[in-house]
Amino acid sequence: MGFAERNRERDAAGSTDDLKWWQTVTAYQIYPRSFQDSNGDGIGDIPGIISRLDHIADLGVGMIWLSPVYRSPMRDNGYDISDYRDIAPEYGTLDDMDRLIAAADKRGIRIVMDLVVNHTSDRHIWFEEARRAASDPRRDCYVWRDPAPDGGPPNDLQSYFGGPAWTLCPKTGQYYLHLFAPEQPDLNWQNPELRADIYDMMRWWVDRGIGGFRMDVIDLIGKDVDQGLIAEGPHLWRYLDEMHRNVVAGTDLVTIGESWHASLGSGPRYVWPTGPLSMIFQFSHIVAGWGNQTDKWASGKFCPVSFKRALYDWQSLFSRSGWNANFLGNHDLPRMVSAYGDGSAAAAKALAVLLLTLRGTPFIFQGDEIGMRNAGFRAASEYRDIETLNMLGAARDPASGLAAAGRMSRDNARSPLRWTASGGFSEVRPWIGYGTGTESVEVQSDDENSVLAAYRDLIRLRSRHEALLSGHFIPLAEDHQTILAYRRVSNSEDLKIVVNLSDETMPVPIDAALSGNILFNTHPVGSLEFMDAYQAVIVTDG
Ligand code: TEU
Ligand code: CA
Repeated sequence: MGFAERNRERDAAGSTDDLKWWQTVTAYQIYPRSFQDSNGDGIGDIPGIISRLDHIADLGVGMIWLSPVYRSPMRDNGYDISDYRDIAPEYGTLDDMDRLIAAADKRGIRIVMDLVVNHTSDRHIWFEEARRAASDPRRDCYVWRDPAPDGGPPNDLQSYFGGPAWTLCPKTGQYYLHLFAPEQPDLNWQNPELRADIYDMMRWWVDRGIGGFRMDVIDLIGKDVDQGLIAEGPHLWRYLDEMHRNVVAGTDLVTIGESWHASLGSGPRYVWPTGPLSMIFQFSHIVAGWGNQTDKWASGKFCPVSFKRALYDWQSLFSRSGWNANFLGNHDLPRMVSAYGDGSAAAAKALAVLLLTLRGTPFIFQGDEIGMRNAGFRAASEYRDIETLNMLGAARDPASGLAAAGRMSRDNARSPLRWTASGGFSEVRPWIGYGTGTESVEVQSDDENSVLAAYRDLIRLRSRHEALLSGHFIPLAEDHQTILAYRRVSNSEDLKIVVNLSDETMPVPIDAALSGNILFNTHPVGSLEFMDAYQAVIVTDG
C-alpha cells in the first residue's frame, strides 16, 4: 500500500474489499510477564507465549500487540528499555522472538511490537554516555536544563508517576527530564540524529517480520518543555509524518498510537486515511467512566452516562471516515468487568458484545476473554507496580491508599492469566499473585455458555458480517442512562445492537426496539421488550 493510496479519502462503509488487514482482524494484547511461564522462574516468557498460541488462534485473533519484551531493568515492567535490539533475558532471546513471529504467522497472526520511544531506561547506553559530561556527543539525545536560580528543578513539571519530572545529575550539575520514573529519562526528539536512529531501529524490527507498532505515549514526543507544552506538543505532527515517511510508507504495517490527550478535534489528525497512523488508543471513554475525572485515585462510582457519551462521540467522529482502536481494558487499567460491570460472567459477555460490535479494530486484553476480575489485592506487599507503590507511599493514610489501589491499580490487570483451575501459569509462585478470581481457560473451553465461548462466537461473527466490519455507526436511544444501543449499517446489512449495562432489568427503549433475526444473545431467548441485567443482543433486519 503506497502513501498516496493510504491518503485517498474514502468512505469505508461500502464493502469490506476496501479494508486493510488491520481493520478486519480482532487484536489481542499480551502482557508477557503475566501470560505463560515456560521455565519455572515465575515470570512469563516468549517460549511460554509460543506454547499458548493455539489459544489465541482458536479465539479467531489476527493481531497480537505484545507489550515490551526488550532488554530492560524492569523498573516499569519493560517500558524502560536499555536495548531496543535485544530481548530481556528473562523473556528469552532474539531467536525465540523470531520463532514467535514465525509461529504466529503460520496461524495467520501478525505481531505488533510496543514502541517505547518517548523515553529509554537510564541504563541505555545512550543515557549512560549522555550523563558522563555536558560535552558528550550523546548529551543531546536527552533533555537537560540548568537548575533554577535556587538550585531546584528548572520548572515545576510533575512526573506521571508522582514527584518532579526533573532529576539532578550531580556529575554535570544539570537536571534531566523524565515524564515517568527517574529511571526513564525522556529522549530529545528535537535531535534529528536521534530520530534517524529510532527509524533505523524500527526498520530493523520490520525486517524481522513484525506487523507494526503500538506507540507508547506517542502524543508526548512533540513536547516543548520550556514553553510547558507537553502533550500534543508543537512538533508532534511533523515527527509523526517523518516517521511515517521513513518507516511506514509503502508497507502494510499497522501503527497504533497511544494518546491519552487526543480530543475529538485532534483525533482525525492522527489516523487513517489522512493521518500518519492507522489508529489511536484514546482514553476519553475510560476517563469519563472514572468517578473523578481529574484524579484516577479519587473514589467515585463508574458513570455510565459520560462513558457512553464519550464512546458515542468517537464512534460518530469516525463513523464514515477514520478508524477507532476499540478497547475497554489494558495493562494500565482496572479489569473491564470490574470497572464497567459487576464482575459477573454476564457483565463480561455484555461488555464483549460492546467491544466487538463498535466500529473499529477491537483489542482484547489477555484474561478479559475469560472475564478475569480485578486482582483483589489487600496488602501493600502484594503490589508490584511502580505507579501504585509511589501512590501508596504518598497516601495520607494507608487504608485509603489501599482502597484506591484496590479499585484502580494497574496491577489489577497484571495478575497471571489463569490457564487451569489451579493456575497453570507457572510451576512456582508467580512474580505477582493470581488474585481472587477462579475463572480459567481450561474450564471455560468445555463450556458453551462461558465468557470464552462468547468471545469466540463474537469474534467470528464480526469477521463474517460486513456491517460489523465496515458499516457506519448510528446511535440509538442516546439519552438512555445505561442501555447502549446502535445500528451498524453497510450496503447489504443493517444490524442493531442493544447492551444493558446495568444490574437491573430494563425495558428496551422504543427507538431501539428489537425485531428481526437474533444473531447473538447473551441470554436464553425471552421477551425482547425487556433486557435482563447485563443482557446484550444483536439482531439483523436484513
Ligand atoms: O502508559 C502511559 C500512561 O500515561 C500511563 O502510565 C498512565 O500514566 C497511567 O497508567 C494512568 O495513571 C504507557 C504504558 O502503557 C505504561 O505501562 C507505561 O508505564 C508508561 O507509558 C510509560 O512508558
Ligand atoms: Ca519464565
